[in-house]
Parts: sequence; structure tokens; C-alpha cells
Amino acid sequence: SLFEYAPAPESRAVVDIAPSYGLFIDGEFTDSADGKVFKTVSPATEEVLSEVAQAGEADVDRAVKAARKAFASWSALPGAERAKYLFRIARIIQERSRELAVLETLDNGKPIKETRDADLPLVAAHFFYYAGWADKLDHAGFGADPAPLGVAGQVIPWNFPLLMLAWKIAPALATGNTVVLKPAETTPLSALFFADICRQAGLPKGVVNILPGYGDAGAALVGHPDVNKVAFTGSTAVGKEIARTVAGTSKKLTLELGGKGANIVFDDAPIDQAVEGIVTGIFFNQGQVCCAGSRLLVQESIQDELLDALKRRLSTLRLGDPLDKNTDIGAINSAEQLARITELADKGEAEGAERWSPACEIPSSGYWFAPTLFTNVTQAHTIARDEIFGPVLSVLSFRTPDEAVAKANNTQYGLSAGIWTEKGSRILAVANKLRAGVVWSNTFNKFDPTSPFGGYKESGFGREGGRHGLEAYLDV
Ligand code: TXE
Repeated sequence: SLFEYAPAPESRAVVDIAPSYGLFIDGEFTDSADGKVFKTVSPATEEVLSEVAQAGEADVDRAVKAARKAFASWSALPGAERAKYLFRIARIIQERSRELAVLETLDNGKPIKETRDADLPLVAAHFFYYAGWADKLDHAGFGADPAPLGVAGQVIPWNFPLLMLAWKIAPALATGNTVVLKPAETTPLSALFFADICRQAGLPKGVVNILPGYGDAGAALVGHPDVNKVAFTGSTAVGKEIARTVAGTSKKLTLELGGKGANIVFDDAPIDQAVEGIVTGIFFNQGQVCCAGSRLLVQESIQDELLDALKRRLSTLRLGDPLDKNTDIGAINSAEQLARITELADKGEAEGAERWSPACEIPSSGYWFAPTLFTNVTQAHTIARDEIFGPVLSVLSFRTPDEAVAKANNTQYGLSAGIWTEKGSRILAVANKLRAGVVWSNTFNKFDPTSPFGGYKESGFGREGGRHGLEAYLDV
């Protein structure tokens, strides 16, 4: 290599992980009713991090009862009082952000660079943002005194454990709802640390309840008769199952599901900038991002030039220890997810697409997948249609803007897209024709608590973030 590489590991010692954790119900950590526990491991090393109580139906019932009881006084608090708690939580998150970033990196496998510079600042920002709304709901455009719904049952995935928690809990509390949240089975720890932060902030008992567990606990929560609002982020298959459960009840529902985002690069795009956006689009969080730019649509006349530049850039990415501050590509979250990615990538090859990865050393333990590029991909290929949720980019080409739009929209999903061009008029014209909840131009994967996020088509419905995110938690 051109320079000596000196690893710069973040200290693991900044976080104190207990050997075991309970469920968080009514302000206390408790065992599950049936005593069941499960282990959470570091995907980078397969080391057991902790043993966590596993919620079952009886625990869901207990947590919903606690949330129902707390709802009476929480919803009656003046908004300015609820805001104080949310501001306090936001500040504690900032104060403990190094600890939380290391924890999230250990439990999830994503690079510390991302948890430190993206996840944690955004988590705090969401609590600050919604704290600011709590006493201004009369001015949110939903009429005077919009009413909270009651108990919110929230089920979140493992790709942004703490950020998905913030997206769900911050608007729910700001609007006067109480919460029972189930984190994903592979990443329960940051939600349990958040429970501790709620105690530290003096949040009244029962306002937030955290139930680590598996899909059965999620299903019990979603189906509980005393839950008024269901919010889910996860796979499209489970999202549809939840929609069936909720159908015929009076529960409100928001679903944030899969995606197959297109990153469209026109021939006048600033190539170096586009390459960075493509890399961020598909390799941020190892591509385990619902709005990942997993399809690259490149204008035919610049395809060779762009792919050369992209391959050169991919050859500089560092894969390895997620706690190393120089690491770009961390571990895949679980053995199951790695198997899913491997199967789809193999299918891409079997169906005739051309596979390329930069030379990179894969650690001997843990779950890893090298950055992978597929060229000669057609719309008929499985890797052009199915969500891979891994560091795998499928490259397709186009000649005209209309063809780019048609190909970008040729998917069951509709979550994200990116446009790379110097022409402002083209950005507007193309963005208006894309069936995607978010369209970035000359950037990708940019998030902000002020802007609503959500999908079209099978990517789900409802919006999280921004003023629109309040509506999901209010009767208007
Ligand atoms: O998701 P699941 P998985 C996509 C991505 C990934 C695939 C599978 O393509 O490869 O889904 O991932 C809980 N009722 N996304 O299996 O199963 C579960 O315990 C209620 C995209 O991890 O949907 C976890 O807390 N809850 C996505 C959460 O649902 C249930 C993020 C998500 O798990 C349940 C994650 C049930 N019947 C995966 N079954 C995105 N939109 O960002 C499971 N759960």
C-alpha cells in the first residue's frame, strides 16, 4: 500500500455492558414471566455481549397495562412539561453518546465512524426536534388541541437500532402517547440503555416500556387489544402480516418497509462527487439500509468512465474491526442476514450478471461480506428487483431521461432515489416522475429530523420525521 496503516481503535472500555438485562416495564427492569432469556452477540467477533430477558405474551400484556395506566397522566401534562422530559433525554443522549456509539457498534457491527458521526447525532436531534413540538401542537396544522391516540406499540429492526427507536419514541411522547417498544432480537442493548436514560431523566413510570424479544413478542404487541397505534419498520413480508392483524381493528398503522432505491447518474454529473454518493448510497451500514441506493442507473455514454472511477474508489475501502475509526465497512448484522445476502449475490452470478469485488481480507470470525459490484445486470435479474440489504450494487444503464425514470420506477418498492446532474431543471423534472418517498439530488442518504420519511407502494405508508411525523400519533 501507499502508506502504513495504523489501526485507531475506539476504547471498548467506555461502555459497561452488564452480563444480563431484564425487560423494562413500568420503570423497572424485570425478568420475563416465563424466565426465558436470549444471548446477544457481537457480529464482528461472535462474542456473547450479554444475556437478555426475552419477552412473551404475558410480558406484553403487563407492559401495555403499564403504558395504559401512565397514559392518563402523561397525556394530561401540558406540552411544555412533556417537552422538558424530551429535552432532558436529548441532552443525556448527547452526554452519553460516546458510550452509546460504542455499544451500538458492538451490538450491530456497523463502523464506529457511522455510529459516532451519523447515528448518535441524529438520535439526539430527533429528541430535540420533537421536544420543540410538544408545546406547539395547536400550531401543527391539525386543528386546536389534537388528541394523542393512547398506547403505541412499536416494533423496530436492527439496522439503526437507536435511531429507529428515536424516530418512533420521540414523536409518540411529544404528542402525549405512551409507548411499548420491541427492539430487534439481534440488537436489544441500545434500547435497554435508552430505558436507563429514561430513568435518569426522571420520566414517569410506564411512559416508555422496552421489551426485547423475537417476532412472537412483536406479533403479540401488534395484536394486543389495548394498543391504539402500531408503528413498524422491517421487512415487507412482516409488514403485510401486521397490516392483516391490524385490519378490522381501530388501530392506526404506519409501515416503513423495504426498498430498492435507484441512484441515477446523468452524463453531465460531477463524476467524483457521484462516485462518493454511490459509495455512501450502497456501502453505508454495509448496505443494510431500507433507502439504500442499491441500483445504479448510469447513462450509457459515461458508463465505462464511471465504473473505472467507482472500482478505484472501492479498492480504497477498509473492511474490518468496526471499532477502528478508519473502518469503512463493518460486519453484517447476523448469520441469517449474511446467508440472505450470499444467496442473492450467488443468484446474480448464476443468472449471468458479472460480479466484481476489490481485493480485501475477510476476518476469520464474525459475519462479513466484501463490497460487491454487479455489471451486465438486466431488469429481469433477481438482483435488480429484490432487496438484498447488503453491500451489493447492481449496475444498469440507460440512454434517455425517460428510460432512466421508467427503469427507476420498475420496482415493487418506492422509498428512495438519487439524481446526479448539473442541470437543475432536469433534477426537478425527473424527481417529479419518480415514485419514491425521498429523492436526493447530488447527494444520498442525507437525513434530518425536520423532513418526513416514508415510502410509496410496497415500501409502506405513513411518514416519520418532520411535522408529518406528528400526524401518525394524533387524532386530528
Ligand atoms: O426483518 P423482520 P428481518 C428487510 C431486509 C432484510 C429482511 C429480513 O430486506 O433482509 O427484511 O430482515 C420483528 N410480528 N428489512 O428478518 O423479520 C422482529 O423481531 C411483529 C428492511 O430482520 O421484519 C424485528 O424486531 N413483529 C428493514 C422486526 O420485526 C415481528 C429493516 C424486523 O424484523 C414479526 C429490517 C411479526 N410476525 C429488515 N416477525 C427496513 N425497512 O429498514 C418479526 N418481527
